[in-house]
Amino acid sequence: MIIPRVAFAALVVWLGWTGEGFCATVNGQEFPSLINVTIDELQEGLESGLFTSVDLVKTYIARISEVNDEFNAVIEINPDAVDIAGELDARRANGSTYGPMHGIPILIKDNIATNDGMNNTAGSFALLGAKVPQDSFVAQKLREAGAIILGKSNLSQWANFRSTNSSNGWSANGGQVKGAYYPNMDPSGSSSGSGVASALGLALASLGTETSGSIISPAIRSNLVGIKPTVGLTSRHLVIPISEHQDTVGPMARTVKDAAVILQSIAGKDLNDNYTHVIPNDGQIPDYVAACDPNALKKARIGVPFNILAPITDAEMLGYLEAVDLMFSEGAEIVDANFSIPNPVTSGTILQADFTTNLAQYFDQLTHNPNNITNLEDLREFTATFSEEEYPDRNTAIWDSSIALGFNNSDIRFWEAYQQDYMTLGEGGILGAVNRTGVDAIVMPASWSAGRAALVGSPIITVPFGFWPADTPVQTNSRGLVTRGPNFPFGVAFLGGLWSEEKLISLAYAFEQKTMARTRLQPYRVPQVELGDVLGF
Ligand SMILES: *[C@@H]1O[C@H](CO)[C@@H](O)[C@H](O)[C@H]1NC(C)=O
Ligand SMILES: *[C@@H]1O[C@H](CO)[C@@H](O)[C@H](O)[C@H]1NC(C)=O
Ligand SMILES: *[C@@H]1O[C@H](CO)[C@@H](O)[C@H](O)[C@H]1NC(C)=O
Ligand SMILES: *[C@@H]1O[C@H](CO)[C@@H](O)[C@H](O)[C@H]1NC(C)=O
Ligand SMILES: *[C@@H]1O[C@H](CO)[C@@H](O)[C@H](O)[C@H]1NC(C)=O
Ligand SMILES: *[C@@H]1O[C@H](CO)[C@@H](O)[C@H](O)[C@H]1NC(C)=O
Ligand SMILES: *[C@@H]1O[C@H](CO)[C@@H](O)[C@H](O)[C@H]1NC(C)=O
Ligand SMILES: *[C@@H]1O[C@H](CO)[C@@H](O)[C@H](O)[C@H]1NC(C)=O
Ligand SMILES: *[C@@H]1O[C@H](CO)[C@@H](O)[C@H](O)[C@H]1NC(C)=O
Ligand SMILES: CC(=O)N[C@H]1CO[C@H](CO)[C@@H](O)[C@@H]1O
Repeated sequence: MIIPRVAFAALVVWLGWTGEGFCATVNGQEFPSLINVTIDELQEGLESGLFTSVDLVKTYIARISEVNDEFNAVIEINPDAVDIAGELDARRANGSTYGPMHGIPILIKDNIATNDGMNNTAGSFALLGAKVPQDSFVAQKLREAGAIILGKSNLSQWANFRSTNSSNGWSANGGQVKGAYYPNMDPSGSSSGSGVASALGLALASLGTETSGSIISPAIRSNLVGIKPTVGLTSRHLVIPISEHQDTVGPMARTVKDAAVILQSIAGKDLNDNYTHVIPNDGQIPDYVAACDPNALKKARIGVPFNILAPITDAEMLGYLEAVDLMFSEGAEIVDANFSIPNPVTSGTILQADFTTNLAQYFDQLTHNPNNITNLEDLREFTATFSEEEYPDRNTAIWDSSIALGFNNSDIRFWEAYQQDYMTLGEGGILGAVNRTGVDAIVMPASWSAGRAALVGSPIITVPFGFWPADTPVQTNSRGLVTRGPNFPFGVAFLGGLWSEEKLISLAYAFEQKTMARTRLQPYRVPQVELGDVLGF
């Protein structure tokens, strides 16, 4: 029986519920536990009237207040979130929704701009108080899909493109993000807060950005599914850049299907990002949710690049071999898919030159620029003289080399380096291997995957698959973060050619459904506030 929200609340009052001993099941209705709820389960509760989006927003905010001191995963809460949820509830009550994301709270990384009460800083005081002319395209798409942008997640400052002596998940105005699976855990980065927040259920899921590993690595560390889309599938307009050739925005969620729903809502052609103009099929986005086929591994051709996998036998590599074996027993054909250049040497020029150009373009779009910064030299000067930026301990060495390079990405030397690197990592790497073997995907230990796909802009999905054993010795870095230890999650990555997300999602989904590995361990600390508390039970 489906009890409408109002009747349900009245019933509870009539029964004289005291709030003592809340249990998940009330009158046959179960409140989903937010540590592992899915979009489908939230929609069920919203549709049946068991709770509203306002309840959800309040509950997530209470969970953030409960644990953010310890994890620093969230840098700002959207001051309008409750009002937005109320409008979406009213629309639902009036019989219409915007689709599967309607009324679902999402956090976005603090380099994805919104034109509202929130800042967009990349974790830097240089951008605190800055204003943009409009929402970033992906934020606008989220709103059109009915999602509630609950707040901004903390990150490695400047998406880890500033210092050679910083730490994953540290930003000057957001503090140090800590991982969810071990006290003082290095959360990896740079979408550190997006990962930890999704793992802890501080929102249903989050958006991250990747230039080289910034979605995949923290998704692995937070026991999540992360999708790094093909560069150009999701617009970067009004996303604080590193590199137009490598940056991409993607979901970090607890399940493949949730990640697919979110990717579906943000992908697409944007007039303001011409990399999106080459999306195949005239810009039509495939149905990624329909691609979630539990039997997809049955006739799949799966490539294994043996010649880039060093013969090590740590927990992740053993897990990987087990995963390949499992795909084989599910009916997949396992194909030898060696890379023709197993140990690529590249210029390092692309990010340095792109950043100089793309950063200046971002500052140029601001409608309010509080520190009058227009280029990388200004930014370096600001950072070196603003005490909370912790300079010189956290240096600006990466910017220093960008500046020392002496040219930006309009220079002929940039294009020469880019063509050369693209051949090395494309034909010599993932794209050549896919092309020669005709495989549906190449699978790799996830922590090995990102660098192979970064420069060529090809997609990756990581799926949780295991944990480092309980007796793993604890390793700590110079900033006291635990970089390896017991229960650290690891994943298996699916890589493919450009625009192959639909196929990768189907394979990742089948693999996830067969294994359900992420549920084996919970974060070491789980927020206690649940919907029932906010609803007053
Ligand atoms: C979700 O989390 C709850 C509470 O920890 C647990 O009892 C339940 O088994 C989990 N469900 C899934 C599907 O992981
Ligand atoms: C409710 O829906 C009807 C029919 O779609 C529409 O005409 C009306 O404006 C809506 N009312 C509100 C308050 O949204
Ligand atoms: C944005 O930053 C300003 C400082 O410039 C601060 O006053 C404001 O509270 C911030 N907004 C939010 C939503 O935290
Ligand atoms: C894409 O846009 C950038 C900046 O707006 C411009 O420099 C570049 O020439 C454009 N590229 C194409 C292929 O249109
Ligand atoms: C792929 O690489 C492995 C390891 O280097 C090697 O043993 C194997 O023969 C290679 N396969 C092909 C088809 O070259
Ligand atoms: C890139 O460098 C060229 C040549 O020095 C210069 O004309 C151009 O303004 C620079 N572009 C940006 C965005 O800084
Ligand atoms: C930025 O420039 C404006 C206009 O020239 C000026 O009023 C303001 O004081 C400047 N701000 C800073 C921090 O330099
Ligand atoms: C790098 O950071 C560590 C940890 O805070 C600090 O001890 C060290 O002095 C820093 N190194 C430099 C060269 O600034
Ligand atoms: C893929 O193979 C075709 C020929 O079969 C070739 O023309 C093309 O350059 C290859 N692409 C890559 C990225 O290797
Ligand atoms: C929402 C929230 O808790 N934001 C905090 C992020 O971290 C900075 C620095 O530690 C705090 O000042 C914010 O309050």
